[in-house]
Amino acid sequence: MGFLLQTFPERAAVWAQVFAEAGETLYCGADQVKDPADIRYLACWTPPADLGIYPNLELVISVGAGVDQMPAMPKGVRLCRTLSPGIDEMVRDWVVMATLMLYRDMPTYLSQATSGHWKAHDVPLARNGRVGIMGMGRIGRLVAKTLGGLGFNVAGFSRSGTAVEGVRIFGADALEPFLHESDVLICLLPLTDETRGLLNAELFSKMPKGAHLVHAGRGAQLDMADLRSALDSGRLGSAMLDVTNPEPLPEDHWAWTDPRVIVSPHVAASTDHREGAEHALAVLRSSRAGAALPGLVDTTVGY
Ligand code: NDP
Ligand code: OXD
Repeated sequence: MGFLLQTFPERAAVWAQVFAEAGETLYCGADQVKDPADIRYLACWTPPADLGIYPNLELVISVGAGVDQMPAMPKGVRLCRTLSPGIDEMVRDWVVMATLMLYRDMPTYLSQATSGHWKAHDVPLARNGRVGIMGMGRIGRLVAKTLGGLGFNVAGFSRSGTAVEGVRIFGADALEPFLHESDVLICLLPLTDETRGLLNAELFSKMPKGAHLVHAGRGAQLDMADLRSALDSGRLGSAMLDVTNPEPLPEDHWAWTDPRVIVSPHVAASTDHREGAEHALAVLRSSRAGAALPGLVDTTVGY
């Protein structure tokens, strides 16, 4: 019952150590596999083009929180994402930083700094600000708790509309009223058929004039041309993007130099190697025990 990891050397070294400590065998790279029929488990960011080369594959684990980069799984192969407190905390920190930067006018001050221009603008109070979080899962809830603790009025939008303490929740049929109240809109949605291209002109038109966008979900959810038009018309005031459309963002893309936009290169989180390996071990053990798999993805909803 072989477990194959396909990744870069630094991560592979840590996983090899964690698996060895647990008395488990791990193949680090396809070149270590003598008989492909031995492979039951595969951990990777993207799998080999033809998963059929592993005829007895049962389970694929994404080494990140997202699974949208994965192809459709062959029949009978289950898919898990990585659940790791470190990922959730890193994204929370990036989102809180971005929210504060936009709410406190940092794009304007960074722009003024390029010409040494000393000029103060109105200073807003967090408790007068309304943030709207799209995606109230593991990360969205953590972000809500932290921003609520800073005094922001926090609303959340999710498919199910499941209640979250201290947060005004809007379900899938209440996107419009949710947007009306989002001075800072934070996107933490997974990329699915339903969320692809969701951040577009129509959505921006429902937000308060001059509102801000914080995007840490997936690049393909955002229409970058619509974002530019919304900034030009004053519909949006500024945006901070950790994920872009496309990725990587081309060197000459307007968003790099637009003073109203701050871009980081998909670095809100990076899975801690040890936490990732421990999660994979938990999946392996649950699978052997026939128990519920941590991070199992419901592939019937599309991703
Ligand atoms: P979860 O699966 O825990 O939460 C997803 C949330 O999105 C749930 O609240 C879900 O609703 C909601 N949702 C899904 N589809 C829709 C929809 N069509 N309409 C409304 N709400 C919807 O995911 P995580 O919090 O762990 O991660 C969220 C995403 O963050 C990842 O998929 C990834 O894209 C991104 N990410 C980005 C990183 C980065 O470095 N920039 C790092 C890690 C993650 P419900 O609660 O009803 O199911
Ligand atoms: C992830 C990511 O999905 O880094 O973990 O975006």
